[in-house]
Amino acid sequence: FGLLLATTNRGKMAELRVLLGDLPVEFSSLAEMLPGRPPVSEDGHTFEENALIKARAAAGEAMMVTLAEDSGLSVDALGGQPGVRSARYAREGATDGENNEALLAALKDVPEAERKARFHCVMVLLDPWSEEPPVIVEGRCEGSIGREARGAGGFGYDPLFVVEGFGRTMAELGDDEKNQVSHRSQAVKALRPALEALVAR
Ligand code: ITT
Repeated sequence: FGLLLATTNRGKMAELRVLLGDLPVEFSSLAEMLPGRPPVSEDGHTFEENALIKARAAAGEAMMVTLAEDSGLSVDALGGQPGVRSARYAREGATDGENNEALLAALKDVPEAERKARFHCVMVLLDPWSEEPPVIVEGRCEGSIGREARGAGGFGYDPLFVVEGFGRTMAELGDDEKNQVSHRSQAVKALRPALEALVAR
C-alpha cells in the first residue's frame, strides 16, 4: 500500500526511507502528493501535539495513510530547550548551522558535566479511512552537547550531539550506526507492529 511520509525535512526523509525500506510499501512525499502546499503551522506545545497536527493535516488533504513525526533536541541545562522549537531555535527559517551556533553560544559557560541532552522523536501513523485512533510512539537517544561541531554525516544538531557510550558525535557515526541508535530508529522500531498490521491488511 502507499504511505505518505509527511515531512519537508530532507534529512528525516532520507533516514525514514532507509529505516522503513524493508517493508513492502510504496512511499510518497509531500512534494509528490501535495505539491506547492505551504507548511502547516506547528503551534503545539509538545512533540506529540505537533506530530498529530502534521499527520492530521497531510492525511486529511491527501486521504492517504500518513506517517508524520516531530523531533528535536532537549538540553537539560536549558530547561529542555530548544525542544519543539529545535528547527527554529536561532530564528524562524534558520539553517542548521545557525541553530548549532546559537546552541553553542547558549551553552558557552556550561561545564562538561552539565551538558546532558537527548533527542526525541514522536511519530504518528494515521489512517484517514479508519475510525481507529492514530498510533503514537516515541523514540529517544541520550547524549551530551560538545564544544564544537564535529563530523559531516546526518543533519540538524548531529555535529554537536555526542552520543552516550560512543564518544563521537552523531555526525561522526556512519549512516548505519546512526540508524541503530537514533531516536528516529527507536520510534520506527516501536511503530513496526502497527505498520506490519497495515501491510498485512
Ligand atoms: P517537518 O516538520 O516537515 O517534518 P522540520 O525540520 O520542521 O520538518 P521538526 O519541526 O520536527 O521538523 O524539527 C526537527 C528539528 O530537530 C530539525 O530541524 C533538527 O534541527 C532537529 N532534529 C531532529 N532530528 C534530528 C536528528 O536526527 N539529528 C539532528 N537534528 C535533528
